[in-house]
Amino acid sequence: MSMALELLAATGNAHKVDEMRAILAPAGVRLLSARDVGGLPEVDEDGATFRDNAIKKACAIAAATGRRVIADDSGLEVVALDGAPGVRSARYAGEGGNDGRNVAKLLAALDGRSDRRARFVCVVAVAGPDGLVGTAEGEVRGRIGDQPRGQGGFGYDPVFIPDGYEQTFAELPAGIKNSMSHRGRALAAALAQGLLRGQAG
Ligand code: ITT
Repeated sequence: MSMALELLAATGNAHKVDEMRAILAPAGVRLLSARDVGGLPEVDEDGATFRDNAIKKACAIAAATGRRVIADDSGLEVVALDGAPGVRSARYAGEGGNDGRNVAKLLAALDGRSDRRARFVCVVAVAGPDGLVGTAEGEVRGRIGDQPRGQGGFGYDPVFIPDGYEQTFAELPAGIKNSMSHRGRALAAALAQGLLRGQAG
């Protein structure tokens, strides 16, 4: 018999926590949020890759809190923009991370372009106070629409249309997004690798 595992979600993005909870609850993993622990220290996301940043966030917050944590570093890569906004997705239109301005800047950068191919990427890192436990990655491919559509999700969801669909991630039900998203796939891989098991540490 094992206790339900509890992890701290090392993110200041409440939308990520909502999605991670919905994805992990069926596996018996409980997530604490920043609010549940009275806030989190800021971590400078200066890594060159999603993986570097996820590891940095997970290890810094595990060390600072003494808890087992899971961090998510994610973003959008657009083929015609050579992979931008990439690791800078949250700050694409400037520090302060405004979703509406980021989307507007993306649509302007793609104005008149016929190649709209893009992918979302997510790397999750799990760490304990003694250091990194492991990482897992997921992606979902799709294309950027011509204008924002839908009220669900967050970030670039109103302009991201996953392959095989005509609706954006902001129009599709959350359960459909989570079943195929970069975050859903990264977390499924983390579960399959045993990174979220309740071992001591
Ligand atoms: P934390 O670092 O505190 O986790 P953050 O929002 O700054 O929060 P990131 O640095 O990983 O997180 O930036 C991710 C950005 O990529 C996010 O702000 C969105 O703009 C975009 N993004 C990631 N996943 C997304 C999703 O599922 N749907 C839409 N946009 C997403």
